[in-house]
Amino acid sequence: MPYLQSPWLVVAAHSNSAVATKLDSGPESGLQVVRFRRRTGRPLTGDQVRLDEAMTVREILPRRNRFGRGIWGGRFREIAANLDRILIMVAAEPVPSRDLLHRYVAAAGILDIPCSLVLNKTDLDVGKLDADLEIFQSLGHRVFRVCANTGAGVDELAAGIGDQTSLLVGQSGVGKTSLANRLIPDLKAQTSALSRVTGKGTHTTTTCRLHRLPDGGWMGDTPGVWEFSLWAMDAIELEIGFSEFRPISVHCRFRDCRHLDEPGCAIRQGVEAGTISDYRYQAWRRLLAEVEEQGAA
Ligand SMILES: Nc1nc2c(ncn2[C@@H]2O[C@H](COP(=O)(O)OP(=O)(O)O)[C@@H](O)[C@H]2O)c(=O)[nH]1
Ligand SMILES: [Mg+2]
Ligand SMILES: [Zn+2]
Repeated sequence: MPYLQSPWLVVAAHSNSAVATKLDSGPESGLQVVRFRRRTGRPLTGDQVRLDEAMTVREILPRRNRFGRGIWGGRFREIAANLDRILIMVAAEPVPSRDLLHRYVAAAGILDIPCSLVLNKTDLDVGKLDADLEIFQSLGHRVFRVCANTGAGVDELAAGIGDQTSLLVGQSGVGKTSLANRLIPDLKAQTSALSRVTGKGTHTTTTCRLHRLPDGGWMGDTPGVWEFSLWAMDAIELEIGFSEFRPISVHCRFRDCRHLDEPGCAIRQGVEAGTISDYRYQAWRRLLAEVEEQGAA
């Protein structure tokens, strides 16, 4: 059976089927359920696929990257592929769980995906998060300040993400859906079109879904309610997610230094000298314990 010419974009991937849309088509183009065989592999949300005339996946095009999280046993579970940016949303309420930002920023760094921070609910008392946000800003991450309720700052965010494919992540209740409704005026129509095609209810799906932004980009949401954790890895991999450590850790006495109690540790010296933030270093110690424990489980 001949392949259909242009690649299709997977906007929602389920275990036995996926929903895709033709990539080079206008915003009116329809969604189609596509099937796949074990041999071709399971597509992820964000994958580009080639289909045959029976709407079966014949080929998953090579992925630029994959974002995911740790699940039981320290395993890595993919969430979406081919992302330009992770948007990590926080708000003063609900109070961010400890190390949430460090975890997300580390995951994005390890998986080689740029990330930006979005502070929502700027109408509330947000001073509590300023110190955290400043540290991540000093590491080179852009911080957007928005109020999804009033729309303040949303235009700037829209301009910042442009026509990219972004994944919006953050704790339940921070305002992801509210912001998505601001950025995507027809979000409700897109969501119900998706559930019409899949026959799944709007609120039952836990898979990541891509929605079309008015400026041509895509925004992924993650309706599944889960605590974000890292997966099993060693100190060398985790350190990729602490990008400011690298220029200094090359001076540690041991090449496989975990920056805990090793003699001649340049990172601990850096903390004492103030070139490494103690806030980041304490997070390092906790996250290293977490990912090593997952590896041992
Ligand atoms: N005060 C305030 N509340 C907001 C803002 N954005 C969202 N909320 C509220 O936060 C709650 C959770 O919002 P929702 O978009 O469902 O969060 P999600 O779980 O991340 O999708 C709702 O009650 C929203 O009305 C905001 O900018 N300011
Ligand atoms: Mg939501
Ligand atoms: Zn060290």
